[in-house]
Parts: sequence; C-alpha cells; structure tokens
Amino acid sequence: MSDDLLALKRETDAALAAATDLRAWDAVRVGVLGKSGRLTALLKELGRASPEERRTRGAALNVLKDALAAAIEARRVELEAAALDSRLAAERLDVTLPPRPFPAGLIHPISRTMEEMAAIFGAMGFEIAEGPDIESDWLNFSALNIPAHHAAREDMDTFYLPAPAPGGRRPVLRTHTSPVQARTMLTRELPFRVIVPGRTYRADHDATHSPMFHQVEGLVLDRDITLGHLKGCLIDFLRAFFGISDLPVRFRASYFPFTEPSMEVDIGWNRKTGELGGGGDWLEILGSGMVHPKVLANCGIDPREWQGFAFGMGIERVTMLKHGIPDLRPFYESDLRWLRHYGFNPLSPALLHEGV
Ligand code: 2U9
Repeated sequence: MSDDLLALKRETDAALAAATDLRAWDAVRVGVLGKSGRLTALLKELGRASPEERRTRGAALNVLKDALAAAIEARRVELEAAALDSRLAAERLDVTLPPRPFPAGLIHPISRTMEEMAAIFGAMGFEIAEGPDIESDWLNFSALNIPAHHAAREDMDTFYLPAPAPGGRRPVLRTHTSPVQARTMLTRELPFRVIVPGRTYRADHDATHSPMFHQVEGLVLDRDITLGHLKGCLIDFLRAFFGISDLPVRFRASYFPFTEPSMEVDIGWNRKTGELGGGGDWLEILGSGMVHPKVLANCGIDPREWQGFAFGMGIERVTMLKHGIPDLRPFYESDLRWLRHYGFNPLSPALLHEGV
C-alpha cells in the first residue's frame, strides 16, 4: 500500500483513538467516509488515473476502505459500550435504601364518623341529603311543629341573622339538620330514606358545648312504617357503629315537637370505666320518633297514606364515646399533636368490623 494510503490509515486510527464520545467518533467517520471525506476524495481521483494505475490503486483503495470501515465500526462498538457503562454507573439505584418519608394527611375524627355512618346507613339503603347552613325560620322551626314563641325555640339558643327586608322574618343559622329533611319531603318523591350529616349552630359555649357542632339525622318515609322499623334500624346501626354485636339498647319515652311518639335511645356502658357494652349502666346516645302527622302535612305529605320515623344524634358526642376522646374543644383547634393522635389513616377502610 502506498505511503499516502498508509498515512490515511494511521491518522484515522489516531483520530479514532482520540475520539472519546460518539459525537467525536461521528466527525472522524464523516471526515473519512463521508461525501467530502478523505477516502471518498481518493476514490474520486481514480477516475483520472490510467487503466493500469486504476487497477492497482483501486485494489489498494478497496482494501483500505474495508480496513477503515472495520476500524470505525469497532470504535463505535467500544464507545457505545463505554457510554452504556457510564450511564449504568450514573443511574445506579440502591434498592436497599429505606424509602424517603413523605407527609401524609390524616382523616379528622368527625369526618371519619361521617364516613362510617354513610357506610352503615348506605348498606341499609339510605342516601345522603345536604342543605344550607342558613335557613328560613319556617324551615328550621315552623315546618317542624315548633311554633313562634314556643319554648323549644328558646331552648335551642338560636343565632339570628339580620332580616333581608324591614319587618321580614330573620333567617337563622340552622339549629339542627332537620330543615334538610323538611326540604327533602317538599321536593322528593316518596318513599325515601335519607341521612343528613352537617354543621349546626347554637349560642351555647362551655366545656361540653360548642357554638358549632355536627349532627346526623335520618328520615325514613314509606307506607306502613312502624316503631318496629325504627327500633330495628337503630339497634342495627348502634351495634355496627360501636362494633359491639350484643350492645344493649334501650328505648325510653320522651318528647320532641316533630315526632310522636318520641323516644330517647340509651346504650349499655360502665359508668366507672367508660367502657361501652353490658356494664350495667345506661347512656343516652340519640333521639328518635315517628314523624308527627302535622310535620308531614306541613311538608305537603298526606299522613293517612305515609308514615315514617326520624332520629338524630350529635357526631362529636358519639365520636368521643367510641374513641375515648375526653374533651370536645380540641375537635376545632387544628392542633397537629391532637390530630396525629386521634386522626385516621386515609387508606384504612371505613368499617373495620363486619356487621353491615
Ligand atoms: C323531620 C322530622 C323529624 C329528627 C330528630 C331527634 C329526634 C333528636 C337530637 C339528638 C342530639 C339533636 O344533636 S342533638 O342535639 N335530635 O333527638 N332528632 S328525632 O326528627 C325529625 C327531623 C326532621 C322533618
């Protein structure tokens, strides 16, 4: 092979050795084999050579071309392997490292109780109804058989808002969620079963009362609903909610303006230890009754055709009892230490026990 061809081979080998990445390697390849590459130029010059020279030089150039192509290809394989090695080294993962901690929220006990109630009553065919916190005096009181100047209105320590027009009746912050059931009766087709969880307001503030607290109330309306349905439904609910399959439940005659007859419901517990169950003592837990015929009529329902039962309870109260939470006030204080202690993992199911 002539000197110039040997020089081209030597210089190409040196340039390939000096190319340490695929970019530099490609520049060498184009400089030799590309359209304006050095070997391509030598091949073009062959056209001007004599036939004899063309044969010998052509054969030498072909040998050189194969050698150059092989050297260039071998360097590509080397560089690609090196690139892969360095990528693997850079992207190495230590799968034995512990996971990084990430901040996760917790479910507030009130939300948790609402979720559990939705699950238990949902399994009994109840739907959830909601309504506004600001209500008319008529929906909050009159529709529910609590007339103006009735003692029950004063009992409820109502927050009144300014009248929208002079001389008009003043709206109220709802003192119970019952106006939502009244709205449901006025607008929905019968029969239905609803529970109404939500905020309620009473001008009452001490260690065991907050001016804003949560209630859940329920209403079942159908033909031929009896006290037996009320009792079965509430006994099943209480046993499922507290997770005690033989929880003693007692119904005691009482009075509410919106139900007749009315009953308060007690569950068994041990007054000394606070433990729920057959401890020999009784604890009032909710109110209930058959919807008063006047309330049905007020909401456009014929009481001779439709009957129903209703019930109500305070969410904070049942939550405190279920989880042994001693004080009401921290429910609203957003103290992270309290929330971390009493909060619930959002990934754990709403019902930890069977029973519904
Ligand atoms: C309509 C008809 C009837 C809802 C009822 C109670 C009994 C009751 C209290 C328990 C403790 C509220 O949180 S608390 O202060 N509630 O005792 N509530 S029956 O009866 C209704 C509601 C709406 C249309």
